[in-house]
Amino acid sequence: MRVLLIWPRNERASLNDEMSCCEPLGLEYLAGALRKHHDVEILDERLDPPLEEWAADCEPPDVVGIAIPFTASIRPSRRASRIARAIWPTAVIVLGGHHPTVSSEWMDGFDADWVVAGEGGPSFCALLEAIERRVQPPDIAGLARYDAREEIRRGVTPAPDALQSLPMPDRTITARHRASYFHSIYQPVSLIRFSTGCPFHCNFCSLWRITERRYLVKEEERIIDELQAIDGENVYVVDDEAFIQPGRMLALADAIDDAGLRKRYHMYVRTDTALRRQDVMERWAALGLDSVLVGAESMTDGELAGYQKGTTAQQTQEAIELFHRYGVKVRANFIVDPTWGEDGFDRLERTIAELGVDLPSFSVLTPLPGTNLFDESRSQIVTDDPDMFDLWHSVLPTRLVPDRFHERLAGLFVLASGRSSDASSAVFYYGNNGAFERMIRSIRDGWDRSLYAGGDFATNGGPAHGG
Ligand code: B12
Ligand code: SF4
Repeated sequence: MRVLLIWPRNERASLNDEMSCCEPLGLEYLAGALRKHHDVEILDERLDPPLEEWAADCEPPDVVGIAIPFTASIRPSRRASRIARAIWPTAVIVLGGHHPTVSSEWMDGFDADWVVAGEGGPSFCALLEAIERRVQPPDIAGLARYDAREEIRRGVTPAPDALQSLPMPDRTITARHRASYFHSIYQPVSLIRFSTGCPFHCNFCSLWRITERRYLVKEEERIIDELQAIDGENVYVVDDEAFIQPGRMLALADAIDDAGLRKRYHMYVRTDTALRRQDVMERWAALGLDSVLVGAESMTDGELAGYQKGTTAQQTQEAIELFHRYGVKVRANFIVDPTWGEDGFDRLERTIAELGVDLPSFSVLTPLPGTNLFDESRSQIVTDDPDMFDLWHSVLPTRLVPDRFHERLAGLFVLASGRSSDASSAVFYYGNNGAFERMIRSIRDGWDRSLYAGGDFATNGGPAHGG
């Protein structure tokens, strides 16, 4: 069968495609699983012509798979489903990706037949086989008819080899865009996953809930095979936390060295994990670890405890020093709490000035679907617009008047951008001036003022989240 997989373009995204545009790794995994039996194509709407134009030159697909990688992708993915249905009325339309993996919220209004939750390969293959044989698809976890999406079975304990057993991603299918994929200073960049899941349980994060706090790994040989299939030097490791198993990471470093692979890595790591095994950080720095993203979240232990982060401000400081000792650049992300007054922003600005982090970045405390925070604060969410779940707008009532809150948030990015003027220390997106200006405008003005109108939360205390 002919299968078209679509990665949507969100033209309203604050973190726009000129700031970061990475390969659709999830779709490459699907293509890897399907290619033996089917004729697969990927339409990356960020770089290819829009679907309506693309359709003019493409063979009609039997099946269209549409990714919903973020909650903020719902609107463009919904639009893609409607266009696909209008152009190819008989094609079977299947939805999948991070958002449907964790939630059925805001999933109405699509033109679709099936929804997949979780690692898509096995269920998508089973579905396609059933479609081809014109039989009922098997009753498997993570697969539901679109009309019965609320009944989809999530949270099924993943098998220990769930990651290892996935077919290799098909990177040739996006080869035409390879030179255009970039993240920060890394261009071209390739994404890879060594592990998935996390044993911690931060209240704003959904990733530990997807695997029920299990840490699923790929074996060394498989990782080497995947690395060998990557041509370029820059590798963005998209593990939720890459260094949970220090012994394994040391062995992996040796195996990568033995294979003669010379790469430059960008990875996510917790501050406490880094401090616990400094030898592992030193080894990876020698291997090519170029920069890390650490979730600093806050420099007050009270807030950290509220987020159930399990780290301290002192650890953040020490970890930054450790990375710098080994020549690894640090991007540290801080949470901006909607309940902050002016003093919360003032404090964070002082932190940025004092902390020797190469690039601070910021996320508004957001109850993302699939998190404990979402379950606790669903009733307080002020918007039903999924676009607002980009972590750069508040979807909860703000203590400051909303205009002032978003003005101060934008101010933090402007302050941080000053640090990336020196290209050698730039570890994130703030280099591209035109795109950065658009991002700042989107933070300041890209939200609907009527959402916040009329509530008394604009001027008084609002609900308490995260300390
Ligand atoms: C890499 C990454 C990015 C990269 C690039 C993503 C890309 N390829 O373009 C960048 C830096 C650009 C990015 C940006 C953002 N990100 Co991000 N990102 C990730 C990260 C770390 C890894 C994604 C990944 O590649 N996973 C590996 C692949 C193999 O898995 P997968 O995509 O889930 O695909 C599998 C299944 O979902 C399924 N599947 C996927 N698509 C489809 C389609 C069909 C049809 C089917 C059947 C199945 C299916 O099968 C796949 C293979 O098994 C995830 C965390 C995570 N663990 O997922 C966060 C994550 C997805 N990001 C998140 C967020 C919030 C954002 C931002 C909004 C943050 C911000 N303000 O910067 C922006 C949004 C950008 C935008 N333009 O809208 C959240 C999403 C939460 C939510 N509910 O929205 C996550 C989950 C992180 C988190 N801690 O919560 N991100
Ligand atoms: S934020 Fe990081 S450390 Fe916390 S649960 Fe998520 S992946 Fe784990």
